[in-house]
Amino acid sequence: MRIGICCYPTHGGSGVVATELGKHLAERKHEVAFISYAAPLRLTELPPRVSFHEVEIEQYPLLKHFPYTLALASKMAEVARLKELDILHAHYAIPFGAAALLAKQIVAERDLKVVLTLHGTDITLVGNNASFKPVTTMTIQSADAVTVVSNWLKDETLRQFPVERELSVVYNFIDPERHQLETCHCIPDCTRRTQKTLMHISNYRPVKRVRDVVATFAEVSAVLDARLILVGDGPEIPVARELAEELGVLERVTFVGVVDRVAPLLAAADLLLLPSSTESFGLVALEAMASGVPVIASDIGGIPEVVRHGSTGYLAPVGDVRQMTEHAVRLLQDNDLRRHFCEAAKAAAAEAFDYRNLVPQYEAIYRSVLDT
Ligand code: GMT
Repeated sequence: MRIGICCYPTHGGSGVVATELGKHLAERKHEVAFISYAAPLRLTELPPRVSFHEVEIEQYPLLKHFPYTLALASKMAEVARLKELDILHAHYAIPFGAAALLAKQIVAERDLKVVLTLHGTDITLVGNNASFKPVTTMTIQSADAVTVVSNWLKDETLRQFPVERELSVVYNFIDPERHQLETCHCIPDCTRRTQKTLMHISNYRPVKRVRDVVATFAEVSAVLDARLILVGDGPEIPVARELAEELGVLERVTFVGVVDRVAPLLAAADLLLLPSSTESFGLVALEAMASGVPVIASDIGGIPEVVRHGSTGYLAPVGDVRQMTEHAVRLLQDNDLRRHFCEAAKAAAAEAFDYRNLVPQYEAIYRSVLDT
């Protein structure tokens, strides 16, 4: 098949999933054309059968706001003709899904199919905003197929949007072997480390509740020798820094910034904190599990479909820093318990979220829309 993939090129989970999907599809002999305003972060090279098409953003004095969505739709149509695409797979409803539907109309001579993957905040935050809701609703209703990344997101979409259609759940995925290779996570060594490492990886939006990350770390480090590594960048980084200073733990916090591969960093982690207020899946929790790192997360959204409480991590109510701290201290102080969690986390990631089982689910959806 010839598939166009449109996604945010930044370090958010939707861009990561879209890029890894495209690379796996190309390995499976499909032609893949990425369309975005910059090369996606995880597209560090162009493997065989993969191309990248940049949407140029120009500024005209006449226009106060450049109509990016229209430029995107034009580029999608141009690439659909150039690469003779069968499918446009839009990741995130706004603006990719809406622009893909416009492109489909522009290239009316081809029977171009639009597959839309909803990732979470396009339903819970952005797409649900009053200025976008009618467009988001039309996009979900009109795409040839719609996938969602968890059962929770499926229910939430149907609850928040007046749409009547099938939504197929396709979970986020990882490559277990690559995680093992890149992580080099040696369990005996990890139990011998005296200073424990807590890690948080995100785009530092308010939904990530970075204050809870720092507050939990401060409580934990009052009980045992620990450090906190903050990976990624975003608007709440200064909030994290200020709170760490206020709580007197700043010198034990390392700010790493954006990285294209998280597995090598996860090698240093003893546990991952993900105290989000909403999370449709929690790709970063899955990546941690694949690297043998237990997760302490909010019991919210799609997270319980990924992290098993008491086995691969612990879940606590949103904002319950005390409970998160208790779970963290228990895991960090008990090497045998942590070893069990590490092994269970790796096994659960490989069993339920291996790309070899999930990429074919997307292929089956492509085939079913092409057959209609
Ligand atoms: O988490 C973010 O803020 C980034 C966001 C995105 O769209 O890039 O992530 C969403 O999509 C990921 C991939 O499907 C999911 O694993 C994340 O849980 C989801 N984030 C939220 O729902 C907050």
